[in-house]
Amino acid sequence: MAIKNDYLDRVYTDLSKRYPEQKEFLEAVAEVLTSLVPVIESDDKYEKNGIIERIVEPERAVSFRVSWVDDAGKVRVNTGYRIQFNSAIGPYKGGLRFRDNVTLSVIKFLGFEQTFKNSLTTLPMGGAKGGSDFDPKGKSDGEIMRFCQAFMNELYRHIGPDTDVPAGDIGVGGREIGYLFGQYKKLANNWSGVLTGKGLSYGGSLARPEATGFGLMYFASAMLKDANKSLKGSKVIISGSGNVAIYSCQKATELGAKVIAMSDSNGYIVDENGIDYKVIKEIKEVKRDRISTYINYVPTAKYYVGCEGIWNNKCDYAFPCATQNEISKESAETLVKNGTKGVFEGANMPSTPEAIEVIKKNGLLFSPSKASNAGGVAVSGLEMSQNAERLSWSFEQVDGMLKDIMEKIYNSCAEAAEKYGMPGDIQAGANIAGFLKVADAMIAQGIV
Ligand code: NDP
Ligand code: 2IT
Repeated sequence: MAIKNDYLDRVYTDLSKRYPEQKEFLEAVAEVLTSLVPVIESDDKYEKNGIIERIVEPERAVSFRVSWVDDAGKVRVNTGYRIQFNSAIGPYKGGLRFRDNVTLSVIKFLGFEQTFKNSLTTLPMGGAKGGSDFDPKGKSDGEIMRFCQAFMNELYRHIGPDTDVPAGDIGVGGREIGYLFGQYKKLANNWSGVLTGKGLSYGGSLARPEATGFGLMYFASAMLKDANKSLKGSKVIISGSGNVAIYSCQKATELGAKVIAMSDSNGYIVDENGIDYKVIKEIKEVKRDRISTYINYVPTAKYYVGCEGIWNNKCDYAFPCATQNEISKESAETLVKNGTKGVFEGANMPSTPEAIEVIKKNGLLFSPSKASNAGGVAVSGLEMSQNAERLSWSFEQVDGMLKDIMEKIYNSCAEAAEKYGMPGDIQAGANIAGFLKVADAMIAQGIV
């Protein structure tokens, strides 16, 4: 693909020659650089300072062996990663993903995106991501603990409360953060807010579990309000049934929407009466079971095998909250045909570039993940602040700050889009607003 600016296109072409196999990473870079054309053309300082060449290369990338012993006494080995992408505006910050499809490309795309997302939150956090190709599915609690400890045996030397602060992502929730934190503390002999998403009894923040999902709905509400629309009385689809999806379902329901379908990686459930988030919470958080079991609790619901089919159901608004590239061009065309009025991304990069083209061309509202799912990391930033001052704030206080931050992110995306000649294009606005702050900080700090 050609980007319509010589400098941007040159950097992208060079990057794609150096990392031809890193498909997800190149997809994320192309998406951001395409939006930056008017910014680069407005001022030659970005090219003079080599900002684009530098911003697409991680400051540090660590890959390491994780050796652990399973319940049968067999030695297992996985690959661990931590990609410290950019620290211009604050310590590295971003989640850890444990999933069998994790590769260097996936972690690099996530770390790259995190840099701009964290910039949008208005809080001082740089961008990073990490994880492993370890598959937590079917593992015992003891195996999960031993894996987390083995992972931290290497990670601990690269992180710190003012250096790099990891958190959760796919396959890493409260249980895993607890084991990771315990091992860090043992190795470093130091009690600090080195991870976020911690339990409430040891420095966690109220509203962090809810933050990404609640934040997504606050963002969507702000965007819908601007378009004289609202979630109230609407039918929505939320893919996934993990941390982001569950609390998206709760907030959407509280705001008067009916969530008619949800999924996991095996299949999806549909209930036109509205899905009960409390049942999903019980299945996923307590029982750690499959979404197929929902029909045992709620007989009016139906289960279908395969997860892409979820987008064939009729809805007003779609919230992809599972994983990258889960909305294909064909799924986007089906959404358009079914009269969907907006797609708001909860997962990271859930729509393929071709899907986004279909969504935008047909005039649907579209919010990109780096803006609409920034609530999770924003509250992680608030957890860091609480840890630093050794205080904890009330749920209402944190939730209020989250809502305020999400509305500010929406406004800054809308304003940047307007200023650079693309009114209403929140995707371009997010990339531009996120970029400007990081680029200015990089210029101020010299060539490092
Ligand atoms: P969880 O592990 O809690 O849940 C993930 C959900 O997505 C599960 O329902 C899982 O199904 C499903 N899923 C995962 N991979 C696939 C796949 N390849 N195909 C289909 N379904 C899949 O993760 P989160 O809810 O935390 O994360 C979901 C998304 O949100 C990710 O893109 C993540 O990067 C993003 N995100 C997370 C934030 C957070 O704070 N947690 C913050 C911002 C973004 P199954 O149960 O079958 O595995
Ligand atoms: O993708 C994300 O923003 C996250 N997984 C949350 C990161 C964090 O540091 O809270």
